[in-house]
Amino acid sequence: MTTPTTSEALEIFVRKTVAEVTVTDVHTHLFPPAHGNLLLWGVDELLTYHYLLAELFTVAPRELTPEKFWKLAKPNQADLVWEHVFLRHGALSEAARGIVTTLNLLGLDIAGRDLSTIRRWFAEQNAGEYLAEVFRIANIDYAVMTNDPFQPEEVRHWSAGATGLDCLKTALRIDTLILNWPVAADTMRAAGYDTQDVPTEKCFTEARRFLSDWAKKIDPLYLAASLPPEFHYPCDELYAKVLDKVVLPVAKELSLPLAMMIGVRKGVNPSLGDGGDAVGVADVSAVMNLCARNPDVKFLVTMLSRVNQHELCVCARKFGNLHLFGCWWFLNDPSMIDEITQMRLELLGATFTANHSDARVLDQLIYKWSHTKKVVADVLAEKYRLLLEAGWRPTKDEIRRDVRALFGGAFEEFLKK
Ligand code: FIX
Ligand code: ZN
Repeated sequence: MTTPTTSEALEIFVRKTVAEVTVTDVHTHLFPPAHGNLLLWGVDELLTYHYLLAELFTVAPRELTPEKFWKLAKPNQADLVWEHVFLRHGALSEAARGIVTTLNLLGLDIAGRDLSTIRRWFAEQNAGEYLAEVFRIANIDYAVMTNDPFQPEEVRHWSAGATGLDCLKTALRIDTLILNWPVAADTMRAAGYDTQDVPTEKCFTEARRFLSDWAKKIDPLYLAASLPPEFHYPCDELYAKVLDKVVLPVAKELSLPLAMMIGVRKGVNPSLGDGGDAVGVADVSAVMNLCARNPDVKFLVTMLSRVNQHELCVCARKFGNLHLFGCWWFLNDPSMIDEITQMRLELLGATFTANHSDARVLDQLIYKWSHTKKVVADVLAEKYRLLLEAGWRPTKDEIRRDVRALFGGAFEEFLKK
């Protein structure tokens, strides 16, 4: 068991360990190539990521309306992002710099700014081989998908016998069931379950059967839902009854954690599509109450508002059935990752998942993890320096253990609890 004895040697080892650690990406929107067009990849998909579309419409000339934009072909949409965000206003945002990082790490001449040459390179790639190459560059053992049984396009692929990949695990996404019972009831009824718009006990039984059948079909690592800032628990709303009567009993019976991503204010500007969502301060006591009232259920939680982070950290100190993950979405930026990771290490030690990519476009894995690792390495180097100064001598194996914990190890330990 060797131990770095000087702060210089310690820092060098910590940074090397972070750079080399295998990543488990606990939440993405990726799909296997067998799911056809659901798997997004390549420079035009990268440039039209909804984060960049929101940035385009903060600078686009007035005559470039979203309505006109959506009528354009994808390459033409990408050309407009390239022109207005990258060339006219500079690639300084995290989403823009991320494209530069990704293309550079793929060995492409992004500095040359020749989009047509870059497009030709992508046109020569094969989806399956390219997916493996992206996972290799980002050093990811597996990523967890978002698999929604209420999305007909995805259901079609699962019904046709599509499967995941070893490097793509499943998560059963149930926002519609929790937040929009009438739509969920229609979908379940059409699939042969006896569910009505106004739920009865029989409907709840059928909804539990629906979830159990889907869990058998896709073998998810967890159940997942994103929830609005106004999410409270307990409360008199129907969603609380669906949690109590359907989701939590299935989570307990199947030993499936419930992942909750809380604080998204959906569709504040619908013309931007997925880019039209915003953030609101949510109610951490809902998480506390769920953990306290359901000690036999495990909860994976991330919250979207910076304001909620400290209270959520303290909540995670109180409940062993709660695991925090990610710097989600508008928090997946160096300044926020730095602040949140420092806070979590100081309050929780290496017992949380530092980040997830939320990648919708395969190639984003490269930049999201490159940028995250740089920030987490800085934070960890300082924390280990302070620990050495205090008189502790962490071994190299212990440092490897702690770093892996933050990049998927703690998540896997929590799943096995
Ligand atoms: O609910 C979610 O899974 C969110 O992550 C997405 O809806 C969001 O569009 C996103 O991809 C953020 O990074
Ligand atoms: Zn997501």
